[in-house]
Amino acid sequence: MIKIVSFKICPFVQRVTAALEAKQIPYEIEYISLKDKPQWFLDISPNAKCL
Ligand SMILES: N[C@@H](CCC(=O)N[C@@H](CS)C(=O)NCC(=O)O)C(=O)O
Repeated sequence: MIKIVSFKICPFVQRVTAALEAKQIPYEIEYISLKDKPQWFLDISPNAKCL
């Protein structure tokens, strides 16, 4: 299952989820706070950005 990490109103993520829904590809999404990014997110996102 595709996992998307985002914050609530990220336009980059909204484009991705719109495409996934149009293609009926299942995904899960986890929201994080950009003001308090969790360490696990920093470990997997070299630029510390969602998408
Ligand atoms: N990858 C995108 C940018 C993605 C991006 O900036 N996402 C925002 C959320 S909409 C983000 O993660 N910001 C984190 C931050 O600025 O600390 C690009 O190259 O244009």
